[in-house]
Amino acid sequence: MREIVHIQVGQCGNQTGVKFWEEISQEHGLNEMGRYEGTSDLQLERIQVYYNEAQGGYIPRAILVDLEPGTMDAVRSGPYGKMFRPDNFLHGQSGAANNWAKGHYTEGVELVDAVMDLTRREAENCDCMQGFQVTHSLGGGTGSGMGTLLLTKIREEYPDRMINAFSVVPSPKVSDTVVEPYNAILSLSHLIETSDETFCIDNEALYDICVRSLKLNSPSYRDLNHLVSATMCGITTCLRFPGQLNADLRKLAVNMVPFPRLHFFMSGNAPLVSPSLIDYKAMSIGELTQELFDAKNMMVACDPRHGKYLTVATIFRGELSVKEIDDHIVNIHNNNLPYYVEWIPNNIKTALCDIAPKGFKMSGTFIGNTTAIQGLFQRIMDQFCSMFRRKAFLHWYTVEGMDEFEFHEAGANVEDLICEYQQYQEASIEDTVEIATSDDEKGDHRIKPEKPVKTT
Ligand SMILES: Nc1nc2c(ncn2[C@@H]2O[C@H](COP(=O)(O)OP(=O)(O)OP(=O)(O)O)[C@@H](O)[C@H]2O)c(=O)[nH]1
Ligand SMILES: [Mg+2]
Repeated sequence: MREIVHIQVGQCGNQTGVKFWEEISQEHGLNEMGRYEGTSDLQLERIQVYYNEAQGGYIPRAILVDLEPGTMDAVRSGPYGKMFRPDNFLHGQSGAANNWAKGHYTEGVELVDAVMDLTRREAENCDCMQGFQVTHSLGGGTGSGMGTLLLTKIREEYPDRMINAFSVVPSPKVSDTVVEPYNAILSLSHLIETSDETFCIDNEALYDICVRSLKLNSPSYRDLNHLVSATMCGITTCLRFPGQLNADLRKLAVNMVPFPRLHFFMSGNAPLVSPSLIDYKAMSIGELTQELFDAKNMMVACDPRHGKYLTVATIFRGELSVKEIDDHIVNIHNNNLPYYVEWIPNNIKTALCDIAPKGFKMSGTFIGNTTAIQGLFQRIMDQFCSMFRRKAFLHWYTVEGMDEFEFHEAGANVEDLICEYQQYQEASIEDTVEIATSDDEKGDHRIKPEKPVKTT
Protein backbone atom coordinates (compact mmCIF):
# COMPACT_ATOMS: atom_id res chain seq x y z
CA MET A 1 0.00 0.00 0.00
CA ARG A 2 1.21 3.51 -0.74
CA GLU A 3 1.03 5.17 2.65
CA ILE A 4 1.12 8.88 3.43
CA VAL A 5 2.40 10.27 6.73
CA HIS A 6 0.44 13.36 7.76
CA ILE A 7 1.93 16.05 10.00
CA GLN A 8 0.00 19.08 11.30
CA VAL A 9 1.96 21.95 12.80
CA GLY A 10 0.85 25.03 14.72
CA GLN A 11 -2.61 26.33 15.47
CA CYS A 12 -3.84 26.63 11.91
CA GLY A 13 -2.20 23.35 10.89
CA ASN A 14 -3.93 21.54 13.73
CA GLN A 15 -7.30 23.19 13.26
CA THR A 16 -7.44 22.56 9.52
CA GLY A 17 -5.79 19.16 9.91
CA VAL A 18 -8.28 17.87 12.42
CA LYS A 19 -11.20 18.97 10.22
CA PHE A 20 -9.63 17.03 7.36
CA TRP A 21 -9.44 13.89 9.51
CA GLU A 22 -13.04 14.34 10.66
CA GLU A 23 -14.27 14.56 7.09
CA ILE A 24 -12.24 11.72 5.63
CA SER A 25 -13.10 9.50 8.58
CA GLN A 26 -16.77 10.03 7.79
CA GLU A 27 -16.15 9.33 4.12
CA HIS A 28 -14.41 6.06 4.96
CA GLY A 29 -17.13 5.01 7.37
CA LEU A 30 -15.08 5.40 10.57
CA ASN A 31 -16.68 6.58 13.79
CA GLU A 32 -15.04 8.87 16.36
CA MET A 33 -13.11 5.95 17.82
CA GLY A 34 -11.84 4.80 14.43
CA ARG A 35 -14.17 1.81 14.21
CA TYR A 36 -15.55 0.91 10.84
CA GLU A 37 -19.29 1.35 10.50
CA GLY A 38 -19.40 1.90 6.77
CA THR A 39 -21.43 0.43 3.99
CA SER A 40 -19.16 -0.08 0.99
CA ASP A 41 -15.96 -2.06 0.43
CA LEU A 42 -14.65 0.90 -1.53
CA GLN A 43 -14.32 2.76 1.78
CA LEU A 44 -11.76 0.24 2.98
CA GLU A 45 -9.97 -0.64 -0.22
CA ARG A 46 -7.30 2.05 0.14
CA ILE A 47 -7.81 2.98 3.76
CA GLN A 48 -4.15 2.22 4.52
CA VAL A 49 -3.07 5.29 2.55
CA TYR A 50 -4.02 7.46 5.55
CA TYR A 51 -4.74 5.06 8.42
CA ASN A 52 -2.83 2.41 10.34
CA GLU A 53 -4.83 -0.67 11.07
CA ALA A 54 -5.09 -1.53 14.74
CA GLN A 55 -7.02 -3.94 16.81
CA GLY A 56 -10.65 -3.03 16.48
CA GLY A 57 -10.21 -0.08 14.18
CA TYR A 58 -8.11 2.41 12.30
CA ILE A 59 -5.76 5.10 13.59
CA PRO A 60 -4.86 8.20 11.58
CA ARG A 61 -1.21 8.13 10.50
CA ALA A 62 -0.98 11.65 11.86
CA ILE A 63 1.56 13.52 13.95
CA LEU A 64 0.27 16.60 15.76
CA VAL A 65 2.75 19.31 16.69
CA ASP A 66 2.61 22.75 18.27
CA LEU A 67 4.97 24.88 20.31
CA GLU A 68 2.21 25.61 22.79
CA PRO A 69 -0.27 23.24 24.42
CA GLY A 70 -3.59 25.08 23.87
CA THR A 71 -4.58 24.06 20.35
CA MET A 72 -3.67 20.47 20.89
CA ASP A 73 -5.63 20.27 24.12
CA ALA A 74 -8.60 21.45 22.09
CA VAL A 75 -7.99 18.74 19.48
CA ARG A 76 -7.62 16.09 22.15
CA SER A 77 -10.87 17.03 23.81
CA GLY A 78 -12.70 17.57 20.51
CA PRO A 79 -15.10 15.06 18.97
CA TYR A 80 -12.42 13.11 17.06
CA GLY A 81 -9.63 13.63 19.62
CA LYS A 82 -9.66 10.05 20.81
CA MET A 83 -9.09 8.74 17.34
CA PHE A 84 -5.48 9.91 17.24
CA ARG A 85 -2.66 7.97 18.78
CA PRO A 86 -2.05 9.71 22.13
CA ASP A 87 1.74 9.64 21.89
CA ASN A 88 1.63 11.28 18.45
CA PHE A 89 0.78 14.60 20.10
CA LEU A 90 3.92 16.68 20.65
CA HIS A 91 3.94 20.17 22.08
CA GLY A 92 6.20 22.74 23.65
CA GLN A 93 5.19 25.27 26.27
CA SER A 94 6.14 28.71 25.04
CA GLY A 95 4.81 29.13 21.49
CA ALA A 96 6.68 30.96 18.78
CA ALA A 97 4.91 34.29 19.24
CA ASN A 98 4.30 34.84 15.52
CA ASN A 99 8.04 34.77 15.03
CA TRP A 100 9.34 32.58 12.21
CA ALA A 101 12.85 32.72 13.71
CA LYS A 102 11.63 31.16 16.96
CA GLY A 103 9.95 28.35 15.07
CA HIS A 104 12.86 27.76 12.70
CA TYR A 105 15.96 28.49 14.75
CA THR A 106 15.28 28.47 18.48
CA GLU A 107 12.12 27.08 20.11
CA GLY A 108 11.31 24.83 17.16
CA VAL A 109 14.78 23.27 17.13
CA GLU A 110 14.23 21.96 20.63
CA LEU A 111 11.16 20.00 19.56
CA VAL A 112 12.06 19.02 16.03
CA ASP A 113 14.16 15.96 16.86
CA ALA A 114 11.28 14.45 18.81
CA VAL A 115 9.00 15.09 15.82
CA MET A 116 11.53 13.44 13.51
CA ASP A 117 11.66 10.40 15.82
CA LEU A 118 7.90 10.02 15.52
CA THR A 119 8.03 10.61 11.79
CA ARG A 120 10.68 7.91 11.42
CA ARG A 121 8.63 5.50 13.47
CA GLU A 122 5.55 6.07 11.33
CA ALA A 123 7.61 5.85 8.12
CA GLU A 124 9.23 2.59 9.22
CA ASN A 125 5.85 1.06 9.90
CA CYS A 126 4.79 1.69 6.32
CA ASP A 127 4.91 -0.96 3.70
CA CYS A 128 5.78 1.34 0.80
CA MET A 129 5.37 4.95 1.88
CA GLN A 130 4.70 7.40 -0.95
CA GLY A 131 5.45 10.51 1.03
CA PHE A 132 4.35 13.16 3.48
CA GLN A 133 1.69 15.80 3.74
CA VAL A 134 1.81 18.74 6.08
CA THR A 135 -0.88 21.22 7.07
CA HIS A 136 0.30 24.57 8.42
CA SER A 137 -0.08 28.33 8.08
CA LEU A 138 2.63 30.55 6.65
CA GLY A 139 1.74 33.56 8.79
CA GLY A 140 2.51 32.47 12.36
CA GLY A 141 5.73 31.30 13.97
CA THR A 142 5.26 27.58 14.55
CA GLY A 143 3.53 26.22 11.46
CA SER A 144 5.61 28.43 9.20
CA GLY A 145 9.02 28.49 10.92
CA MET A 146 9.06 25.09 12.52
CA GLY A 147 6.95 23.61 9.72
CA THR A 148 9.56 24.53 7.12
CA LEU A 149 12.39 23.35 9.40
CA LEU A 150 10.64 20.01 9.63
CA LEU A 151 10.20 19.79 5.87
CA THR A 152 13.90 20.49 5.37
CA LYS A 153 14.77 17.63 7.73
CA ILE A 154 12.28 15.31 6.05
CA ARG A 155 13.67 16.20 2.63
CA GLU A 156 17.22 15.41 3.86
CA GLU A 157 16.21 12.08 5.33
CA TYR A 158 13.74 11.00 2.63
CA PRO A 159 15.04 12.65 -0.54
CA ASP A 160 13.15 10.29 -2.83
CA ARG A 161 9.69 10.60 -1.22
CA MET A 162 7.07 13.16 -2.12
CA ILE A 163 6.31 16.16 0.09
CA ASN A 164 2.92 17.76 -0.21
CA ALA A 165 2.08 20.95 1.72
CA PHE A 166 -1.31 22.49 2.42
CA SER A 167 -0.20 26.01 3.24
CA VAL A 168 -2.53 28.71 4.53
CA VAL A 169 -1.45 32.12 3.26
CA PRO A 170 -2.14 35.11 5.54
CA SER A 171 -4.49 37.96 4.81
CA PRO A 172 -5.06 41.18 6.77
CA LYS A 173 -8.79 40.54 6.30
CA VAL A 174 -8.47 37.60 8.67
CA SER A 175 -5.54 38.34 10.94
CA ASP A 176 -4.09 41.50 12.44
CA THR A 177 -0.54 40.32 13.01
CA VAL A 178 1.77 42.75 11.24
CA VAL A 179 4.79 40.48 10.74
CA GLU A 180 2.89 37.81 8.78
CA PRO A 181 4.33 38.87 5.41
CA TYR A 182 7.85 38.28 6.79
CA ASN A 183 6.93 34.82 8.03
CA ALA A 184 5.16 33.99 4.78
CA ILE A 185 8.00 35.03 2.46
CA LEU A 186 10.61 33.21 4.57
CA SER A 187 8.40 30.10 4.41
CA LEU A 188 7.60 30.37 0.71
CA SER A 189 11.27 30.56 -0.09
CA HIS A 190 11.73 27.24 1.71
CA LEU A 191 8.69 25.64 0.11
CA ILE A 192 10.08 26.42 -3.35
CA GLU A 193 12.97 24.08 -2.54
CA THR A 194 11.55 21.50 -0.14
CA SER A 195 8.00 20.72 -1.22
CA ASP A 196 7.01 18.89 -4.38
CA GLU A 197 3.44 20.17 -4.36
CA THR A 198 2.07 23.10 -2.38
CA PHE A 199 -1.65 23.76 -2.26
CA CYS A 200 -1.94 27.47 -1.50
CA ILE A 201 -4.95 28.18 0.65
CA ASP A 202 -5.38 31.90 0.83
CA ASN A 203 -7.27 33.21 3.84
CA GLU A 204 -8.22 36.27 1.79
CA ALA A 205 -10.09 34.07 -0.70
CA LEU A 206 -11.67 31.96 2.05
CA TYR A 207 -12.90 35.13 3.71
CA ASP A 208 -14.30 36.50 0.43
CA ILE A 209 -16.08 33.22 -0.33
CA CYS A 210 -17.64 33.19 3.14
CA VAL A 211 -18.84 36.78 2.83
CA ARG A 212 -19.82 36.94 -0.85
CA SER A 213 -20.98 33.43 -1.69
CA LEU A 214 -22.03 32.03 1.67
CA LYS A 215 -23.38 35.36 3.00
CA LEU A 216 -21.71 35.04 6.38
CA ASN A 217 -21.20 38.45 7.92
CA SER A 218 -18.22 37.77 10.13
CA PRO A 219 -16.79 34.37 9.27
CA SER A 220 -15.00 32.40 11.98
CA TYR A 221 -12.04 30.04 11.54
CA ARG A 222 -14.58 27.27 11.73
CA ASP A 223 -16.28 28.64 8.62
CA LEU A 224 -12.98 29.08 6.80
CA ASN A 225 -11.82 25.61 7.79
CA HIS A 226 -14.98 24.08 6.47
CA LEU A 227 -13.90 25.28 3.02
CA VAL A 228 -10.36 24.04 3.59
CA SER A 229 -11.37 20.55 4.65
CA ALA A 230 -13.86 20.18 1.80
CA THR A 231 -11.13 21.10 -0.65
CA MET A 232 -8.55 18.84 0.98
CA CYS A 233 -11.03 15.98 0.83
CA GLY A 234 -11.61 16.66 -2.83
CA ILE A 235 -7.91 16.91 -3.63
CA THR A 236 -7.11 13.65 -1.86
CA THR A 237 -10.07 11.72 -3.32
CA CYS A 238 -7.92 10.06 -5.98
CA LEU A 239 -5.39 9.02 -3.34
CA ARG A 240 -8.03 7.50 -1.06
CA PHE A 241 -10.38 5.70 -3.41
CA PRO A 242 -9.60 3.26 -6.21
CA GLY A 243 -8.96 4.79 -9.61
CA GLN A 244 -6.31 5.38 -12.21
CA LEU A 245 -5.72 9.09 -12.64
CA ASN A 246 -3.48 10.94 -10.16
CA ALA A 247 -3.73 7.95 -7.87
CA ASP A 248 -0.64 8.89 -5.86
CA LEU A 249 1.28 12.03 -4.98
CA ARG A 250 3.96 11.40 -7.59
CA LYS A 251 1.51 10.83 -10.43
CA LEU A 252 -0.25 14.03 -9.47
CA ALA A 253 3.06 15.90 -9.50
CA VAL A 254 4.11 14.43 -12.85
CA ASN A 255 0.84 15.61 -14.39
CA MET A 256 0.76 18.99 -12.69
CA VAL A 257 4.34 20.27 -12.41
CA PRO A 258 6.05 21.10 -15.71
CA PHE A 259 9.01 22.84 -14.01
CA PRO A 260 10.24 21.89 -10.55
CA ARG A 261 9.97 25.27 -8.87
CA LEU A 262 6.49 25.99 -10.26
CA HIS A 263 4.57 23.65 -7.97
CA PHE A 264 2.18 26.07 -6.23
CA PHE A 265 -1.43 25.22 -6.93
CA MET A 266 -4.70 27.06 -6.79
CA SER A 267 -7.62 24.88 -5.86
CA GLY A 268 -11.37 25.21 -5.84
CA ASN A 269 -14.43 23.31 -4.83
CA ALA A 270 -18.04 23.15 -5.96
CA PRO A 271 -20.76 23.37 -4.90
CA LEU A 272 -19.81 25.73 -2.12
CA VAL A 273 -23.09 25.67 -0.22
CA SER A 274 -23.81 23.34 2.64
CA PRO A 275 -25.61 20.13 1.66
CA SER A 276 -28.89 21.23 3.23
CA LEU A 277 -29.12 24.24 0.96
CA ILE A 278 -28.60 22.51 -2.37
CA ASP A 279 -31.47 22.15 -4.69
CA TYR A 280 -30.39 18.91 -6.29
CA LYS A 281 -32.71 19.08 -9.23
CA ALA A 282 -31.37 22.44 -10.19
CA MET A 283 -27.73 21.33 -10.26
CA SER A 284 -26.58 19.87 -13.54
CA ILE A 285 -23.11 18.59 -14.45
CA GLY A 286 -22.78 21.61 -16.70
CA GLU A 287 -23.46 24.01 -13.84
CA LEU A 288 -21.13 22.12 -11.53
CA THR A 289 -18.36 22.34 -14.12
CA GLN A 290 -18.99 26.04 -14.69
CA GLU A 291 -18.85 26.70 -10.97
CA LEU A 292 -15.68 24.66 -10.61
CA PHE A 293 -13.78 26.80 -13.10
CA ASP A 294 -15.22 30.05 -11.74
CA ALA A 295 -12.72 32.49 -10.21
CA LYS A 296 -15.18 33.08 -7.35
CA ASN A 297 -14.72 29.49 -6.20
CA MET A 298 -10.93 29.57 -6.07
CA MET A 299 -9.22 29.32 -2.70
CA VAL A 300 -6.62 31.86 -3.81
CA ALA A 301 -7.59 35.49 -4.27
CA CYS A 302 -6.21 35.77 -7.83
CA ASP A 303 -8.25 35.77 -10.99
CA PRO A 304 -7.04 32.91 -13.22
CA ARG A 305 -7.92 35.11 -16.20
CA HIS A 306 -4.97 37.31 -15.28
CA GLY A 307 -2.66 34.46 -16.21
CA LYS A 308 -2.51 31.16 -18.06
CA TYR A 309 -2.99 27.65 -16.91
CA LEU A 310 0.04 25.43 -17.30
CA THR A 311 -1.92 22.39 -16.13
CA VAL A 312 -5.29 21.60 -14.58
CA ALA A 313 -6.71 18.55 -12.83
CA THR A 314 -10.38 18.16 -11.97
CA ILE A 315 -11.97 15.55 -9.78
CA PHE A 316 -15.68 14.87 -10.07
CA ARG A 317 -17.51 12.88 -7.45
CA GLY A 318 -20.87 11.14 -7.63
CA GLU A 319 -22.60 8.78 -9.97
CA LEU A 320 -22.01 10.86 -13.05
CA SER A 321 -21.55 10.24 -16.74
CA VAL A 322 -17.91 10.39 -17.84
CA LYS A 323 -18.95 11.37 -21.33
CA GLU A 324 -21.05 14.26 -20.12
CA ILE A 325 -18.24 15.54 -17.90
CA ASP A 326 -15.72 15.24 -20.74
CA ASP A 327 -18.01 17.17 -23.09
CA HIS A 328 -18.37 20.02 -20.60
CA ILE A 329 -14.64 20.16 -19.95
CA VAL A 330 -13.85 20.25 -23.68
CA ASN A 331 -16.40 23.01 -24.02
CA ILE A 332 -14.95 25.10 -21.21
CA HIS A 333 -11.45 24.60 -22.58
CA ASN A 334 -12.42 25.57 -26.12
CA ASN A 335 -14.21 28.68 -24.92
CA ASN A 336 -11.23 29.78 -22.86
CA LEU A 337 -8.25 28.87 -25.03
CA PRO A 338 -6.35 32.13 -24.37
CA TYR A 339 -6.13 31.17 -20.69
CA TYR A 340 -4.22 27.95 -21.31
CA VAL A 341 -0.60 27.81 -22.46
CA GLU A 342 -0.69 26.46 -25.97
CA TRP A 343 2.61 24.60 -25.64
CA ILE A 344 1.31 21.94 -23.24
CA PRO A 345 -1.30 19.99 -25.18
CA ASN A 346 -4.06 18.19 -23.27
CA ASN A 347 -3.32 20.05 -20.09
CA ILE A 348 -6.66 19.34 -18.39
CA LYS A 349 -7.01 15.96 -16.71
CA THR A 350 -10.28 14.70 -15.28
CA ALA A 351 -10.88 11.98 -12.73
CA LEU A 352 -14.20 10.56 -11.60
CA CYS A 353 -14.90 8.93 -8.26
CA ASP A 354 -18.32 7.30 -7.81
CA ILE A 355 -18.52 8.20 -4.13
CA ALA A 356 -19.82 11.71 -3.48
CA PRO A 357 -18.90 13.48 -0.23
CA LYS A 358 -21.27 12.94 2.65
CA GLY A 359 -24.56 14.74 2.14
CA PHE A 360 -23.93 15.60 -1.50
CA LYS A 361 -25.16 13.99 -4.66
CA MET A 362 -22.26 15.33 -6.66
CA SER A 363 -19.26 17.58 -6.18
CA GLY A 364 -16.14 18.68 -7.93
CA THR A 365 -12.64 19.80 -7.02
CA PHE A 366 -10.31 21.85 -9.14
CA ILE A 367 -6.51 21.95 -9.03
CA GLY A 368 -4.80 24.49 -11.25
CA ASN A 369 -1.17 25.30 -11.84
CA THR A 370 -1.67 28.82 -13.14
CA THR A 371 0.76 31.65 -13.76
CA ALA A 372 -1.88 33.93 -12.20
CA ILE A 373 -0.74 32.71 -8.78
CA GLN A 374 2.12 35.18 -9.10
CA GLY A 375 -0.50 37.75 -7.99
CA LEU A 376 -0.69 36.06 -4.60
CA PHE A 377 3.08 36.09 -4.18
CA GLN A 378 3.26 39.70 -5.36
CA ARG A 379 0.64 40.74 -2.79
CA ILE A 380 2.71 39.26 0.05
CA MET A 381 5.96 40.58 -1.44
CA ASP A 382 4.58 44.12 -1.52
CA GLN A 383 3.67 43.90 2.15
CA PHE A 384 7.07 42.32 2.92
CA CYS A 385 9.01 45.01 1.03
CA SER A 386 7.23 47.96 2.55
CA MET A 387 8.28 46.86 6.04
CA PHE A 388 11.68 45.49 5.10
CA ARG A 389 12.67 48.74 3.38
CA ARG A 390 12.51 50.40 6.81
CA LYS A 391 13.78 47.27 8.57
CA ALA A 392 10.66 47.42 10.72
CA PHE A 393 10.30 44.62 13.26
CA LEU A 394 13.57 43.06 12.13
CA HIS A 395 15.08 43.06 15.61
CA TRP A 396 12.60 40.39 16.72
CA TYR A 397 14.24 38.09 14.20
CA THR A 398 17.87 39.10 14.60
CA VAL A 399 17.62 38.68 18.36
CA GLU A 400 16.88 35.01 17.69
CA GLY A 401 20.12 34.80 15.71
CA MET A 402 18.83 35.46 12.20
CA ASP A 403 20.83 37.50 9.73
CA GLU A 404 19.25 40.25 7.66
CA PHE A 405 20.77 38.56 4.62
CA GLU A 406 18.31 35.70 4.96
CA PHE A 407 15.47 38.16 4.41
CA HIS A 408 17.19 39.45 1.26
CA GLU A 409 17.68 35.93 -0.02
CA ALA A 410 14.11 34.82 0.68
CA GLY A 411 12.71 37.97 -0.97
CA ALA A 412 14.92 37.43 -4.03
CA ASN A 413 13.90 33.79 -4.30
CA VAL A 414 10.20 34.67 -4.30
CA GLU A 415 10.81 37.54 -6.76
CA ASP A 416 12.52 35.04 -9.06
CA LEU A 417 9.55 32.74 -8.79
CA ILE A 418 7.21 35.57 -9.77
CA CYS A 419 9.42 36.32 -12.81
CA GLU A 420 9.46 32.67 -13.84
CA TYR A 421 5.65 32.52 -13.79
CA GLN A 422 5.50 35.74 -15.80
CA GLN A 423 7.97 34.47 -18.40
CA TYR A 424 6.10 31.21 -18.92
CA GLN A 425 2.89 33.21 -19.15
CA GLU A 426 4.38 35.15 -22.06
CA ALA A 427 6.05 32.16 -23.74
CA SER A 428 4.34 31.10 -26.94
CA ILE A 429 4.61 27.86 -28.84
CA GLU A 430 7.11 29.28 -31.36
CA ASP A 431 9.45 30.94 -28.85
CA THR A 432 12.67 29.58 -27.61
CA VAL A 433 12.34 31.96 -24.74
CA GLU A 434 15.08 32.62 -22.29
CA ILE A 435 13.77 31.76 -18.89
CA ALA A 436 16.23 32.65 -16.19
CA THR A 437 15.76 30.60 -13.08
CA SER A 438 17.77 31.25 -9.99
CA ASP A 439 19.56 27.92 -10.23
CA ASP A 440 20.61 28.61 -13.82
CA GLU A 441 23.86 30.37 -13.34
CA LYS A 442 25.95 29.08 -16.16
CA GLY A 443 24.19 30.79 -19.03
CA ASP A 444 21.99 28.09 -20.55
CA HIS A 445 18.71 29.82 -20.03
CA ARG A 446 16.54 28.03 -22.55
CA ILE A 447 13.36 26.40 -21.47
CA LYS A 448 14.48 22.99 -20.43
CA PRO A 449 12.57 19.83 -21.08
CA GLU A 450 10.69 18.55 -18.09
CA LYS A 451 13.21 17.31 -15.57
CA PRO A 452 12.66 13.73 -14.56
CA VAL A 453 10.86 13.61 -11.26
CA LYS A 454 12.63 11.59 -8.61
CA THR A 455 11.56 7.99 -8.65
CA THR A 456 11.10 5.80 -5.66
N1 LIG B 1 -7.83 29.26 7.68
C1 LIG B 1 -7.35 29.32 8.93
N2 LIG B 1 -6.36 30.17 9.23
C2 LIG B 1 -5.89 30.19 10.50
C3 LIG B 1 -6.42 29.35 11.52
N3 LIG B 1 -5.74 29.60 12.66
C4 LIG B 1 -4.83 30.55 12.36
N4 LIG B 1 -4.92 30.92 11.06
C5 LIG B 1 -4.07 31.88 10.34
O1 LIG B 1 -2.73 31.47 10.58
C6 LIG B 1 -1.91 32.61 10.81
C7 LIG B 1 -1.36 32.53 12.20
O2 LIG B 1 -0.72 31.31 12.36
P1 LIG B 1 -1.03 30.26 13.50
O3 LIG B 1 -1.25 28.95 12.81
O4 LIG B 1 -2.05 30.75 14.44
O5 LIG B 1 0.38 30.27 14.21
P2 LIG B 1 1.22 29.09 14.79
O6 LIG B 1 1.71 28.23 13.68
O7 LIG B 1 0.45 28.42 15.87
O8 LIG B 1 2.48 29.86 15.38
P3 LIG B 1 2.62 30.74 16.72
O9 LIG B 1 1.28 30.75 17.39
O10 LIG B 1 3.09 32.05 16.24
O11 LIG B 1 3.61 30.01 17.52
C8 LIG B 1 -2.80 33.80 10.59
O12 LIG B 1 -2.63 34.20 9.23
C9 LIG B 1 -4.17 33.28 10.86
O13 LIG B 1 -5.15 34.03 10.17
C10 LIG B 1 -7.45 28.45 11.16
O14 LIG B 1 -7.96 27.67 11.97
N5 LIG B 1 -7.88 28.48 9.87
MG1 LIG C 1 0.13 29.12 17.85
